[in-house]
Amino acid sequence: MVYLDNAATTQKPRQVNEAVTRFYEEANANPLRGVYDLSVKATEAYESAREKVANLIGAKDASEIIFTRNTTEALNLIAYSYGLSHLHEGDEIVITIMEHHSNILPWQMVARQTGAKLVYMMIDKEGRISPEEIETKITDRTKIVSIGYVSNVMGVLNPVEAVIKKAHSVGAIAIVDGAQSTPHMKVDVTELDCDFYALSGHKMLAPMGIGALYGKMKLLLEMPPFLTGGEMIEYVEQQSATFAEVPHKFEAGTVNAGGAVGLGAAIDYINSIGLDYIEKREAELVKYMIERMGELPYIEIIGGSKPCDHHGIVTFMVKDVHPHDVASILDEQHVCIRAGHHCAQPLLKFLGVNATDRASVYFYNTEEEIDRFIDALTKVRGYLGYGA
Ligand code: 7TS
Repeated sequence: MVYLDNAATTQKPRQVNEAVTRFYEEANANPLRGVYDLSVKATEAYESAREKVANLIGAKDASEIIFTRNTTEALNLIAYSYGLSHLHEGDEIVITIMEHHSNILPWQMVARQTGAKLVYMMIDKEGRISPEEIETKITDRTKIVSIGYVSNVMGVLNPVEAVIKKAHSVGAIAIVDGAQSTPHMKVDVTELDCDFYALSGHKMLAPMGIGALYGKMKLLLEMPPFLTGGEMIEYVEQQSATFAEVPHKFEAGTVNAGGAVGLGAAIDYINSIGLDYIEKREAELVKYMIERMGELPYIEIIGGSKPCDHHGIVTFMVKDVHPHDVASILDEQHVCIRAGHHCAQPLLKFLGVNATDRASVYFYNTEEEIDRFIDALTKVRGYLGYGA
């Protein structure tokens, strides 16, 4: 099988699966609760994973890392906690037209409930946000700016540094959706100076159901909890409660310790390979894929014209063939790609298409696999009775 749907989720190395199994076989107890040795062991395993996430993304303090289920939950946490408590009628939230639905819908909710307005930065045909767009859309009315580092449709790398700088110059907070950047490149949240950064473990070799939110401590301290219940409290009275310290204030209920341990093992695996190598290797694979796709005149690649515009992700159309048919015909040849709207319907509408195909690589893919993908693609139009 050739697996080219890595932007949706990645395959898991044996080392990660074994680390999860080992946790459940050797250290399974409810973390953060018990005083007995096994529970202490579980707590240490969980907190050590938090340190690994902090180190990976350059957070100064592991307490600034909150475990979530995924990027979606991390962005919702900011929207429900920070958004609803800080925004008012007339305020503006700025995002881009290329956001994943999980960085659109939480802000629609905040806008609806507070009377704030959701404003979009638009892009050119190559998927680029111009400096003028940043300059004119982020204004004194802006209170939140939230932007994906890398688009899950076009693979374009966004100018997050410029966006964060502009957001801060008008007194807004800046959020980075790191779902498609964290697995593929070095990220340093301290250097970026973003206020929040969200990631999903399953897109970087870890199990599903574990993700993380980085937040600047001064913001996390003043934010109300997102969910309430066990483990996030200090004292509870009949009619009131005081909350635990950050990050536990934001981790209500029994945590996904096995998932966190798996994420820690995934980070160890990624570090042993090196993010510089991963980024370089993926750039080679994408360059090769785009060159080989260039041999097929009926294929149109969406987004930037250069391979370096596509960070691990190549979205395309096959002339006259519905994207779902392309993916089905490839599946018959054991090649897995994604077809559809990729949870970015406003972007697809802007591009004037209902659906596209998408091939996305990770460092473990090979040129041979890309050759098999191209061989499978060359058969698509023939199967449906079209010429080359
Ligand atoms: N943001 C971006 C940029 C994404 O690509 C995704 C998932 C998310 C947020 C949400 O991540 P989740 O882990 O909470 O689901 N993107 C995709 C995709 O492109 N195909 O499947 C999931």
